[in-house]
Amino acid sequence: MNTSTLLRRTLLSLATTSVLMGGHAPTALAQTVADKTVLRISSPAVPDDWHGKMWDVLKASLNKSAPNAYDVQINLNGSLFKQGTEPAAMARGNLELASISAFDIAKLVPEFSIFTAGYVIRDPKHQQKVFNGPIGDELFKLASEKMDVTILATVYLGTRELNLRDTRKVNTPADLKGVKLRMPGSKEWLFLGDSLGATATPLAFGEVYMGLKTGTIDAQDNPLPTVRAAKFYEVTQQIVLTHHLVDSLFIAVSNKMWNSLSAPEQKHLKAAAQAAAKFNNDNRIQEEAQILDFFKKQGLKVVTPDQAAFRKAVQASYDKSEMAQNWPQGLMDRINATK
Ligand code: KDO
Repeated sequence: MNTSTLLRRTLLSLATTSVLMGGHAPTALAQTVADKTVLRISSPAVPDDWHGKMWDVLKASLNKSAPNAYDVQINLNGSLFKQGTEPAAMARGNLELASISAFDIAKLVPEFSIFTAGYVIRDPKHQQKVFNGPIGDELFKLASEKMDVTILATVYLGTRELNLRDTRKVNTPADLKGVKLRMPGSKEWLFLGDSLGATATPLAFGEVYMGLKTGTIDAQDNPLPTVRAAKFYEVTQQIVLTHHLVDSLFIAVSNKMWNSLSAPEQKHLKAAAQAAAKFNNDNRIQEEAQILDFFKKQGLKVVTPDQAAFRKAVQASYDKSEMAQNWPQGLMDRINATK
């Protein structure tokens, strides 16, 4: 390992300081090797959500494969970096690991915006096939070149559905006219919200609960395990199963960190990221299969709209969008043909 390029922290010296200051230096701490590579993680996920818990799996996996080599620091709730600012923090060398979205990547790799479009990825299996095959390889290479990050694993964030503050009839996009639908604050997200027929309104994830409670927004969209984990069901009355985006996150490490690791160290980190993603994916898929009962018990109305009408409207708006001009020729066909 090239130590000069690594962020290192001497735990032993911390322990010594603690003793000098009259504090308690835990024995386990004093027994660890002096140098640990610090891996700072930042995520807007709430601790109860699977992609919040998955970082503990990454940490445990690294502790097993490389005992005492890493100091893994997990920061959830966007407490270290604000949602969407993680790629810039990684490029600046202030952050080592994050789960970044297709929307984050599309800002610097316009070709990637194809995955921000509704109704492109069919289901979690299709998602893994697309990103773990040649299409993923080609596009992750662009992300490495343009964003200076290496993607280690594809996380299934879940299938996004609509979640409304009040009940109303929602069967087709026309029924969402005038509905202030909260979306995260980038143009690709807002485009998705508008293409569903609503009035997309930007708001950070951490402000959604209050926005719904006070009525500054009428609705939000997220996968249902997140609606449960972030407690949005407490401040909403209806779920509309549009299935409009089979959403992904990508566990990414800064190239600065990645390139400083030896080949066996890279192998350990990649395996740990993949174990974390698998933990999230398995649990989330299982939870999605049975989650509707939970919302019904909470008194929410759950409706299935005319999904074909939503698909048609969303696909038509992307087809004529500027964004689609950036999609490599033939890529949509290759995605559709991936089985
Ligand atoms: C959200 O803000 O709605 C979103 O679901 C967008 C995702 O890309 C991701 O940032 C996610 O929030 C957070 O991880 C919180 O679950």
